[in-house]
Amino acid sequence: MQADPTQVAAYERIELALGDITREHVDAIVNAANSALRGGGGVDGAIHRAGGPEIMAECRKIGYCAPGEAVITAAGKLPARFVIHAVGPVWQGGGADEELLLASCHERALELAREHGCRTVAFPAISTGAYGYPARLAAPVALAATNDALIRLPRIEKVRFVFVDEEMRGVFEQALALLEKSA
Ligand code: AR6
Repeated sequence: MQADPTQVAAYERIELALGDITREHVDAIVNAANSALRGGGGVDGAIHRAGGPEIMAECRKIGYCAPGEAVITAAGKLPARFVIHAVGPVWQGGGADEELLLASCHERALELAREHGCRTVAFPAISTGAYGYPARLAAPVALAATNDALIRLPRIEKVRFVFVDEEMRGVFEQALALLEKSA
């Protein structure tokens, strides 16, 4: 018998994995987008390359997403059903509401996922590449925000954080262990 997801602690619904997020077979993958939704490098570039022009056509129609917010499009040729474009903060030293904005883009992404009936969602390490957010500071914020959102959204069964390198996964593993201890 399958476990009832509403009876499982929120942090137990968080998984950490190595790989390319564009290959994830989940209901929605999250993109680390910019406010103009115009594509770019990093995970954003990989998603548009693999997903094809349909995703950018929808992004153009939407036009803008504020930092800390998220918008949703179809996923083109990707195995996922949706791409949720979340805009994290550019790291400016920590005094420009970066923590708040990083947390809120995770929460908004998960709320949007739920509104669209998603049960499984994959995230990259938002803001830790081109936007310069130190991974050791970003990991606990991203995980705590996800955990809080999962408590409020019991129908989301699984959130997978997907990393391209082992070092980043290690940083998130440490932060997840601390979150579990404090739960
Ligand atoms: N799968 C999973 N993670 C990936 C992948 C992938 N295929 N490719 C890169 N990463 P970044 P940001 C990791 O720079 O810091 C773009 O130009 C990468 O190692 O993609 O939020 C946008 O258009 C890093 O840890 O996003 C924006 O302008 C993490 O994804 C800007 O960059 C995030 O790195 C956003 O910057």
